[in-house]
Amino acid sequence: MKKIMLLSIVLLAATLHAADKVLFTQDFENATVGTDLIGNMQVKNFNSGGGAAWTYDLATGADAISGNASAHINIQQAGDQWWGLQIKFEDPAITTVVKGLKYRISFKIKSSTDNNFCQFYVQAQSSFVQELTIPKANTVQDVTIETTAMDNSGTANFMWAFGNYANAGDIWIDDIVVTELDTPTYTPLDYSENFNTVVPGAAAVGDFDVANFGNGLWNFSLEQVGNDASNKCVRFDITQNSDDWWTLQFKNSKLMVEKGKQYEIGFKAKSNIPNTLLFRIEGTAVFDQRVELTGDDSFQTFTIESTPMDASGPANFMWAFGSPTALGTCWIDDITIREKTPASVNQPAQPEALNLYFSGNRIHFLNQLQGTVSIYNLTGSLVAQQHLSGSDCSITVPETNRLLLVKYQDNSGNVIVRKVVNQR
Ligand SMILES: [Ca+2]
Ligand SMILES: [Ca+2]
Repeated sequence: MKKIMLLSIVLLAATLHAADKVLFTQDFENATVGTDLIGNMQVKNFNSGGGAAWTYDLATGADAISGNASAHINIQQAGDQWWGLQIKFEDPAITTVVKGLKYRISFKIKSSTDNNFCQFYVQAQSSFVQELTIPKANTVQDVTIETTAMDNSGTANFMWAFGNYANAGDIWIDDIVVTELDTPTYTPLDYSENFNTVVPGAAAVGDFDVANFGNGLWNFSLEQVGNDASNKCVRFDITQNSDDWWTLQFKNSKLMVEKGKQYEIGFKAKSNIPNTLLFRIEGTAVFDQRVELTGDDSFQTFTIESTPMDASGPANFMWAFGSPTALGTCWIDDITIREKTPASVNQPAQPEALNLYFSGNRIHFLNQLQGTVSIYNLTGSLVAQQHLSGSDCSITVPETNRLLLVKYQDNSGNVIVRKVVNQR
C-alpha cells in the first residue's frame, strides 16, 4: 500500500534501539563519479526511451548540503515510468536483510522546486514503498523512513525512484544511513485525535481518510465546537447517498492491531436529524456496530468494544455513512482507539497453597498468608478466627477437638477450606 507522508510527519520517527545495527552509511565525502555511479550508489536512467533524462554529479563545497560533497542529480524529464530514474544501493555483503525485521532509512534531501516527489523502495525481499513529497524548495530536509517487516531474507536494494512525475529539477541527497532495527517490543495501541490542530487535505483530515466510493456526495470541513475556538470537530454534509453501507467512509488505516486483542473505541458524534452510521473495523477481523444518533444537535458519547482480532496486522477503523445513513449533517470529535486492558481475574487460590498442621492447641500455617482464617468444629460452630499476615503464623484453638475445618479467605475474596486432624 502506498502512502504519502509529509516530511514533517516523518521526523517524528523513533529513536535508535540499543541492539539496532547500522547496515550502511554514505556521506559522499570520498565518493567519485563513474558511469551510472556516484560512490557506491547506482545512478541510472532505465527509461531514456520513455523520455526520461537526467544528469548526475557530486555537488561540492558550498553546493553540498552536508559536509563537502553530496550526490546531485538534475532531472530534465522524468519520463513515463516510475522506475525510469533510480538511485539505488545493493551489495550482497552489505544490504542483506532479514525476514521479519524492519529497517530505518534516514537521509538529507533538497529540491530546487516546491512539492517535488520520489518513491522510496526496498526491493527484492519486500514490497515496501513510501511515497515522499519534498514540500519546500531549497531547504535541506531530514527524512526518516521506517519499513514494514521484510517478507524474506536475502540481498535487498534500497532505491530512490524519480520517474513519471512532472515536478523535476535539481535534487541533492546526502548522509544516508540504513539501520536494521531490533525486533520491536510490543506496545499496546493507544491512539487519540481531537481534531483541534489537524490540517485538512483534499480527502483527509489528519490521519483519517474521507473516502467516497462513487455513489454518494458529501463535503467535510473542520468546525469549531461551541464557543471554544481551540476545539474543532469534523463536519460532514451528506447530500447524496446510495444503498451501500460502504459508500461514504471516514477511516484511519494507519493503525496495527494484535491477534486476540480487543479494542475500545471512544468518540463523540451528533447529527442534525435522527440518523445512523456504521462503525467498522476491517483488516485482520471484521467487526461492525451500528451507532444511533438522536438528531438533537448535541454530542453523544459512544464507547464501542470490539471482538478479539483474528490476526495481527494493519486494520481500518472506520465510520461509514453509507446506507442507511440519511442525508443530513453529522459531526465527529474526540476519537480514541485503545487496546482493552484485560480485567484482572481473581485466580482462586489452590488448596495445596495452604500448608498447615494441627498440634496441641494450635494450628500452624507455614506459607505466606494475607487474609482471614476461621476455624469451625464439625457441628459448624466457629471456634476461632484471626487475620493472618505473613508466614509461620498460628491460631490457638480448643484442644479438645480432634478434627477441625479451616476456612482461609484471602484479601481478594478467594476461599480455601481444609480439614485438619490434631497430631497431638
Ligand atoms: Ca556529504
Ligand atoms: Ca475537538
